[in-house]
Amino acid sequence: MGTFKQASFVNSFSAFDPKKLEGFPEVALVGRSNVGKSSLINMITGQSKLAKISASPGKTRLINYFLIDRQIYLVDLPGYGFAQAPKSEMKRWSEMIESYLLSSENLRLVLVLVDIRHRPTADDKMMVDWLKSYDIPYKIVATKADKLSKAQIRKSLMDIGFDLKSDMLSDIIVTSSSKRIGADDVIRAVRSCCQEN
Ligand SMILES: Nc1nc2c(ncn2[C@@H]2O[C@H](COP(=O)(O)OP(=O)(O)OP(=O)(O)O)[C@@H](O)[C@H]2O)c(=O)[nH]1
Ligand SMILES: [Mg+2]
Repeated sequence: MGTFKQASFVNSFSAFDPKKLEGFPEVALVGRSNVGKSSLINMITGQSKLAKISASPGKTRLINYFLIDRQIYLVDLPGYGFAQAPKSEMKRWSEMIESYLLSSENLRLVLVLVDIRHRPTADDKMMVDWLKSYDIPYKIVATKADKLSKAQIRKSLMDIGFDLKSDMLSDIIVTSSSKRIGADDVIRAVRSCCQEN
């Protein structure tokens, strides 16, 4: 199974500031806290400690840029829907995510991560509707597939596809960062949306 050949941490921002960056195409990861965004970055880069992960939600609190193969930024964002976080903090994170998604001129694709074990939450549905309304290209990635059987995965994909109004179930990428499933599909999606560079 492949990984990106090269990956390094670039910088973290608490507010989006494109002036500080070179103009590479960007692929961002969004999803509920604890869904596995940072773990997915580690899986596709083959570096288990590149992005910081944690068993408790709310680990990623800044906009983190990673440069892969010297030509694409992966952008790790804080999670949403983290009920235990103070309200003020949640608001700050969602403003950070929204302002990033709206102002990044080089954003090519948003990977929307959902936990394959659960029906998408209201926040997940809102995120997908919001991306659609702004015409921002996105792809659904179902995480933690190691926790379900093949039959359960099939059923979950139908539920997730239905809830998020995804017509093509084959469009949902199934992953497991702990069992290293789906890395090739994610890498293909990242590369193909950034190909013109
Ligand atoms: N079994 C299993 N556990 C996973 C998988 N991906 C992530 N985890 C675990 O889920 C927890 C959260 O992972 P993170 O990658 O930190 O999640 P995140 O979405 O970046 O979370 P925030 O930064 O808090 O928004 C960690 O304990 C991971 O080890 C997976 O594919 N399978
Ligand atoms: Mg994280």
